[in-house]
Amino acid sequence: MSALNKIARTMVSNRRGILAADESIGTMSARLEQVGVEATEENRRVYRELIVTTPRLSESISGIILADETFHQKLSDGRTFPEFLDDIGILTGIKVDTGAKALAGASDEKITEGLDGLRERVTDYVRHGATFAKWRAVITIGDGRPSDRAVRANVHALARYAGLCQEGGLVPIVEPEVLMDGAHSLAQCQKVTTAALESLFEELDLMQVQLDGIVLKPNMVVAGTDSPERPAVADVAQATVEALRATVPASVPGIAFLSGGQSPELATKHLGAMQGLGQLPWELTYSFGRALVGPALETWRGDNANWAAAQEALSSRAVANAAAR
Ligand code: 5MM
Repeated sequence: MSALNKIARTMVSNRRGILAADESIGTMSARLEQVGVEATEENRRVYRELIVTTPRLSESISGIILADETFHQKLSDGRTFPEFLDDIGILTGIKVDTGAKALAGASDEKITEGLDGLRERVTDYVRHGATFAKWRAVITIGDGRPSDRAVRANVHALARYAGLCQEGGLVPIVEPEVLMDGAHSLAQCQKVTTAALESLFEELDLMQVQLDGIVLKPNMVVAGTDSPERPAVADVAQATVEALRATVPASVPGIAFLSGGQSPELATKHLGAMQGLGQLPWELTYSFGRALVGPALETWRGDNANWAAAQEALSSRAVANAAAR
């Protein structure tokens, strides 16, 4: 078993999943402000301290994805976040993309940036305790979207990112997110997701990415937020597994879903329903952001009197997702 394969398997096995706490400074600041907390560097640090110090988190969480700011911050006791996570048996992940920017020639589509200098950044993150990385590409469904050029540009960047991470010793989480935004049907989402994954695996092959040393982080196949369609849990599970079976090689050790704006409870139900769909070649787990930490942030609201209750809110989502596996 290669070192990368060993890390990837640890990330997805034993009923554990990954917590995405890598909101960029802009996104995290907006989320803090929504709950009445001033968006300062210190408040972002305190909130992340609340998350990672949640009791017994390592029983259901194998790895936590950090943003660069958090990666370099310290907990109140002086340990860096990667040092603390290592001490409690949770792997440290690092978001290495620098965000989705407007794609030239396409007004409503984006290309994720961050390849420049990535080799050197990977070396530095490994030296300071990271074992895996994340890069998120966004794909939209709508009038004429996604265009071929948006899909191809994004899977190309994902594959080059994955190759650079593996070369430097990090397991890449490869995240092609088909967004829920729009009025599209479940069937349209399945078609676009399948095509995007097909294109992704062609590009990963071209770039000689070692498939047993990645974790795939896709969207679940759901109807758009503005669609009148409200698919049953079983239909979402079926459509998602069909898309994955059609495209994801068996050598990929695990698939860790994003939640994409689904409610925490629904994301968990969908994950649970997929486990019953026969023998699957890969582990199916969670790499949720909002569906894990949303209730905790709502409970905390910047008041340390709510600290324990907020941690309990996170803990109960993490335990529910582990149980759904
Ligand atoms: C936690 O949010 C991540 C970073 O987002 P920004 O760079 O836009 O601030 C995000 O990539 C996240 O990891 C995925 O979208 C999965 O999170 P959800 O909430 O969709 O499960």
